[in-house]
Amino acid sequence: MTSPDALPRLSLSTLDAAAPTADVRPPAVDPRSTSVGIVHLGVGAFHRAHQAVFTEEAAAAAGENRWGILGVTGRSARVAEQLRPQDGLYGVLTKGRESTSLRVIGSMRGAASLVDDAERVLSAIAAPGTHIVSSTVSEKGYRRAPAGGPDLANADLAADVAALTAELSGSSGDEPARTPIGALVRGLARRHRAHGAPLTVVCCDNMMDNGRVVAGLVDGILEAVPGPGAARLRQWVEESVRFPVTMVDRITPATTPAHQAEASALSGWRDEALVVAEPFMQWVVEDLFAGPRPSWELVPGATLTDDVAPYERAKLRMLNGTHSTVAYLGALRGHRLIDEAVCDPEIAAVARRLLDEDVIPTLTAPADLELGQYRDDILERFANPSTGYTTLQVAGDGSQKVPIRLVSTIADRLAAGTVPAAATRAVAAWVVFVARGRDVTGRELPLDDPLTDRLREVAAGDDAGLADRMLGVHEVFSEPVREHDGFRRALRAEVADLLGAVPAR
Ligand code: CS2
Repeated sequence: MTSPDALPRLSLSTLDAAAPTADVRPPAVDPRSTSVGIVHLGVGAFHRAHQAVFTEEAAAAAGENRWGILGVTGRSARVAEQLRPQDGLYGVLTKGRESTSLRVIGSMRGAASLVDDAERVLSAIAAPGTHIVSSTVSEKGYRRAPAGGPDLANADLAADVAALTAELSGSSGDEPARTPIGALVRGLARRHRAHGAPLTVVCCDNMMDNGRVVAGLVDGILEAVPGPGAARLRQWVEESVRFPVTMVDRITPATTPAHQAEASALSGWRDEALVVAEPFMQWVVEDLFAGPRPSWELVPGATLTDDVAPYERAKLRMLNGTHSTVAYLGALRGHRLIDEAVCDPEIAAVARRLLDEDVIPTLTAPADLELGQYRDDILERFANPSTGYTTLQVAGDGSQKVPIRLVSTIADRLAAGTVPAAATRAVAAWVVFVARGRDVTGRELPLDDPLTDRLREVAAGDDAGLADRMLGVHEVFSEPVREHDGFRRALRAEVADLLGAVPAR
């Protein structure tokens, strides 16, 4: 088989030259006649495998060519550099248990870096043809303070606020944008100043009530900016910008060289921006838009509704909560892959108890969602050996994920008078993952977390006090949870049990 490096790079010209084959589905829209209607902050693999696919399908179904996407990268310009030589084209390799398919997405009409192309990003947000700014910047990307508002002490966000203050007072605004949320607010300021046309901000990150979280951050940032300009802008946002809540779902593992080789064998080209995903995809979107939007309701798996909360709560606690549980218990027991870990009988039992005994009792099922079937489907999806999703990929950013996915469930169960055993064991696994940094075989488990230094410092010390020390991390454990004696005792016991199985550093 020809090495992918020797193959031509995917681009509009290679696509034109490629003979149509049953193995590769070409773009569903014409890239050359598609204009940008969406600016997406955080053009990582998940966006390219999820919202961009839904949007391309919606545009094709409605015969519209105005829903092209300008993809914006954060600090690393890597994805922009992968997409630019490919005219924004990239492949989605869909890996089912028994099926593999490859399609090319043509809706990504440009890629820009927040750091190097701030002017382009801010102008795109302000452009009259842009109707939506969406985001997948991960939980940590929003620079939230523990109390939930913007962390104005964060140096990068403070720099964006300073640049915004200067722009609102009339000075030039050519400062690089340092944070996605800062770029959003500065882009809103440009749009307000230029023409004030409405805009919708669609958050697609795994946070409860995500749209309202972003709305609060935007408002909190504008509140921190002195002067009448900020006050007028704040009023305009209130009147002309909407922040719908959404639930997003598609398991999207990191792309590996094996995935690249498999895709190249199907296509005959090299695609540096290839993404990999499971067949399942779902998007539940609050139908709260300030202006035009793609006809997502025409796409299977997409739902426009007035109430996303039941879907979002079910997904964050059942899928993501179980994902993190399987990841931490699995990593400690030496499992590199999620599909291996979820088939480990001990871990499968904890996952099942978490779902049945701890999570489902805290949920009100949406009318069209049977939670038992949803549970079974989630566990089946995790067991898909074709995607190669790793325990470490899920284990990252635990200080941001554990509160949303597990501590929220624990808080509800404690309030109901029960100490949730499985959820407690899941959090204990995260604690030991942080403290030990090793699995049962002694293999290192790297800690990739915005609070890495803090967590390492708190975890250092005697094993007997580890659970109590970690309960002091207020970003993770809300007060009702950390002050609950029953939970504290249960966490101590689970941590001690798990520590016993994992060698000290
Ligand atoms: C995963 C999510 O890596 C993780 O934290 O739990 O990315 C998960 O794959 C998606 O939310 C699935 O929709």
